[in-house]
Order: sequence, then C-alpha cells, then structure tokens
Amino acid sequence: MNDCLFCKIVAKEIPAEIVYETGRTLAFRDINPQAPTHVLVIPKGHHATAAVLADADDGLADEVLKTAHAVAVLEGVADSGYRVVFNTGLGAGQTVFHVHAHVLGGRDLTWPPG
Ligand code: D5M
Repeated sequence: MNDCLFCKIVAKEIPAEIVYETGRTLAFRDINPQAPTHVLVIPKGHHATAAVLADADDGLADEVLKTAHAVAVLEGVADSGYRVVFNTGLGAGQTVFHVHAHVLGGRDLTWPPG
C-alpha cells in the first residue's frame, strides 16, 4: 500500500484543486498558499525528491519544468515574474516526499528566501 499523500491526489483518493495536467504531470493548488498563485507541480509517478527525479534521466524533469511554466502562463504571472522552488530534503524544509515544484507568483517575491 502506498501511503504517499501526493500519489493519493494523483489517484483521486484525496481531493485537490487541479489547475493543469499532462500525461505525466499534475498541477494543483497548495493547501497553504504563500502567494496569490501557489501551485504544486508533480510527476504522477512517485519520485521522492528533485535529486531522485534528476537521476531518473527520462525527460520527466523537463516535463515538470514545462508544466510549471504552463501554470505560470495560465495563472497570468509569467510576465510579471514567478518563482519555481524544489525544497529538497529535510534541511531545506521538504515535508512531502513526492517531488513537487512550488510555482509562486502574483506578489513581489523577496530574496533570499527564508
Ligand atoms: O511542501 C509541501 C507542500 O504541500 C506544502 O506547501 C503544503 C502542501 N500540501 C500538503 N498537503 C496538501 C494537500 N492535501 N493538497 C495540496 N497541498 C498540500 P514542502 O516543500 O514539502 O514543504
């Protein structure tokens, strides 16, 4: 049995507000938004972290990034600027170990992040 929260969203066992979908990726709104646009982009297949996804070497990381950009266009933040963040590992604040890109926009984003 797969206890992964985001696998359950992919399987439609847990509801999510889906904003975009491709064959191998899914984009849905973050439950705890940190900006007017805060969407999570995931590969539908389970990969724990961005590092694991990068090593998969099958074009899936490209597809996740393309989906992130498509979401930014759909959300109307592509021109004003947006941020794509992969928290990778506990020390970086990753809490859900199914890799996800945070797509953040719709407000001024400060740097450095906390
Ligand atoms: O980010 C994990 C993110 O996942 C965090 O911003 C909350 C979000 N989250 C947790 N549960 C849900 C559900 N059920 N729907 C939508 N979003 C969710 P991390 O980078 O791992 O800290």
